Amino acid sequence: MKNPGAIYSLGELASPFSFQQAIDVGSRTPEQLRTLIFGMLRIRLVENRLAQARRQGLIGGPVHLGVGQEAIAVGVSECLRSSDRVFGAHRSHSHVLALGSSVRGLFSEVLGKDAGLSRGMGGSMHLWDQPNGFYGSVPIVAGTVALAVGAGLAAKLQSSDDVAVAYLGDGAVEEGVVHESLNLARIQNVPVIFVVENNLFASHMHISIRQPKDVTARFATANDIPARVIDGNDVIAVTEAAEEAVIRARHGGGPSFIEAVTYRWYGHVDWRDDIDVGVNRSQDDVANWKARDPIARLRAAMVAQGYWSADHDADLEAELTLEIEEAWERAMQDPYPEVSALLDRVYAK
Ligand SMILES: Cc1ncc(C[n+]2csc(CCOP(=O)(O)OP(=O)(O)O)c2C)c(N)n1
Ligand SMILES: [Mg+2]
Repeated sequence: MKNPGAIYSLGELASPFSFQQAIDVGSRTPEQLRTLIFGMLRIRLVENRLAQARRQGLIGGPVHLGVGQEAIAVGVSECLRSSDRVFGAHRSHSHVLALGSSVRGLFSEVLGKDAGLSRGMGGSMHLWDQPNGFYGSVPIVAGTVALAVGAGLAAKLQSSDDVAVAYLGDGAVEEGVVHESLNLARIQNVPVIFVVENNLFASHMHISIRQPKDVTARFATANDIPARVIDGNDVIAVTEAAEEAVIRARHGGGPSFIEAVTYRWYGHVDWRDDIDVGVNRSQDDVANWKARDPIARLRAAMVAQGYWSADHDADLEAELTLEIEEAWERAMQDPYPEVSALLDRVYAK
């Protein structure tokens, strides 16, 4: 028997070919669009800089890069404020940067320096920037999803209209805690937004060999949570879905689920794109998905509207490169934490 409410397939959203054209920017102003392209390019250049440094052997720990997925964090963060409560996981550079974290804080953290976002104790997968609304990321897949529900429930009990956000991957959805979290969020009417970045892979495994259906929003439907399945490489589509969900949450409407379909350009971890890519990911796939680039598609729309030109590219890249190179130099010179700090912040005093 077929459930009429269920969403059965990502369909064309899982194919790069249908979505290579300029996105529809609607009535967004040039200023709004510039903010979005700035935010996405900033994340991309930062992550490419990390890839380069990792390749050069300058970074000690692993880095999980989200190049290609920038539109999701930027679109969602556009609708948030610093008192909201955002949680990420192992691939969270974009999440924290989109909320306004400093590039130097991220670089220092990745290098294990005292000026890092987690005082150098965490590295790339343990980021924290609560002043900007980022309550933390951990490498335990799905480990923060229940925490986001708790933070959203706390916001509700505190009678604030702040919202929580849980970023998770399509692989994380396979963890039991996600299903408990969806159920609790719905039954307690928690102001939380589940944002699934469905990049079709968990490590080297394609979703088709892990799940009977490629659309994870079916679990939202099962829990009576409103869901949107969108092109995660369209920053305006992400912004609109996030706006709807944030308004619902702030006005007592409870949880929402956004499934944003995307693709990561690098392999699962570090700078290579030709290893750890699984049976279904070929170099052709990677090239095709690069043509569905969220930045290029916004840029094309801005050019068509007369808002953007090659001069703007040069100015933006120069501005960002200056910020990033200065941040890298400072982070390289930042001191490591004192050895005596090793057990600080491990146990409550
Ligand atoms: C509980 C747990 N199981 C397994 C792992 C190993 N692991 C790290 S990332 C990852 C894949 C996660 O895939 P997904 O949630 O889709 O996120 P993506 O890497 O695609 O961003 C796995 C299995 C882990 N870190 N934690
Ligand atoms: Mg994934």
